[in-house]
Amino acid sequence: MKSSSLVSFLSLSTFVSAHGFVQQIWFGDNLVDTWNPYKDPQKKPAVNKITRVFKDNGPVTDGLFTTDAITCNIGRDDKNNVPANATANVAAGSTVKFMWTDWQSDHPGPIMTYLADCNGKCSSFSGSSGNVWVKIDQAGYDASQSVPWASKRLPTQNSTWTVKLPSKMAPGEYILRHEILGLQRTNNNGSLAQFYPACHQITITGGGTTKLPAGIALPGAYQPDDKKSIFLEYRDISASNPYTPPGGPVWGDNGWST
Ligand SMILES: *[C@@H]1O[C@H](CO)[C@@H](O)[C@H](O)[C@H]1NC(C)=O
Ligand SMILES: *[C@@H]1O[C@H](CO)[C@@H](O)[C@H](O)[C@H]1NC(C)=O
Ligand SMILES: *[C@@H]1O[C@H](CO)[C@@H](O)[C@H](O)[C@H]1NC(C)=O
Ligand SMILES: [Cu+2]
Repeated sequence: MKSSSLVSFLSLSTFVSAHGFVQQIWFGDNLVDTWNPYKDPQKKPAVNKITRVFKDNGPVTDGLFTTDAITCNIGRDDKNNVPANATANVAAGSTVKFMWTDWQSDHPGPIMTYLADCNGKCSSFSGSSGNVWVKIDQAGYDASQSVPWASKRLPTQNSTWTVKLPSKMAPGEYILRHEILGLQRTNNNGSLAQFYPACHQITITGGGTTKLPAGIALPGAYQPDDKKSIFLEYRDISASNPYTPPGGPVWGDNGWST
């Protein structure tokens, strides 16, 4: 096979595998290209992206979601969660719109977004230990919507998901961790949870003074014996049998809420 047809075959097969990643983010009116595992590794000089490097569009599954692969996705060359050197400036309270690759509807599950305070430079902050991850947005199963599962609504909204940053955040560097969990194969033995996280480094600007409270640890908070949020039969979820996403409650301008 000629290399050009090999390349198109490979890109076709990544499309057919129906996974995905966030390829761009709108921070307010500012569109930022994030890490692209198919285009960026080859670039010379090396790219300087805000997103911690991950290897491909596939999920973090069983056996890995209890390791530091869950923090910011599976890295390249067996190195997970390597800090990036760039951040994107965004004002506290801004709207942030995640632009996923063409997201296929065969991933019922929740969409979750977290913040961690880098306590200085994110380029020298790990995030793989301590209760540093604070959930600021989540959507699981909403029976009042025509498409109740959050991740199945993505294809109906051009594969985009919008969140709002807390409005009084103290300025500084933070990691914005946005994630889909696909529950389509978690219902029986030998099944796999499919987490699709990525970590985007941001510099929050403005005159706020609110610091993040203690949150959850990743790895740590997602456990293989979790039958409430991870290992369950998604078809059993309904208005009368609601779903709780993993990772605990949501924190924002009005404190904690579920
Ligand atoms: C960040 O910068 C350091 C120092 O120049 C370099 O060693 C490292 O590879 C860079 N990291 C990335 C992800 O580019
Ligand atoms: C849909 O997403 C694509 C890819 O991110 C983008 O180029 C396009 O402008 C979006 N279309 C609409 C209607 O938002
Ligand atoms: C998996 O299969 C084994 C053997 O059939 C059974 O004992 C076990 O309960 C099953 N576990 C689940 C979670 O269904
Ligand atoms: Cu997939």
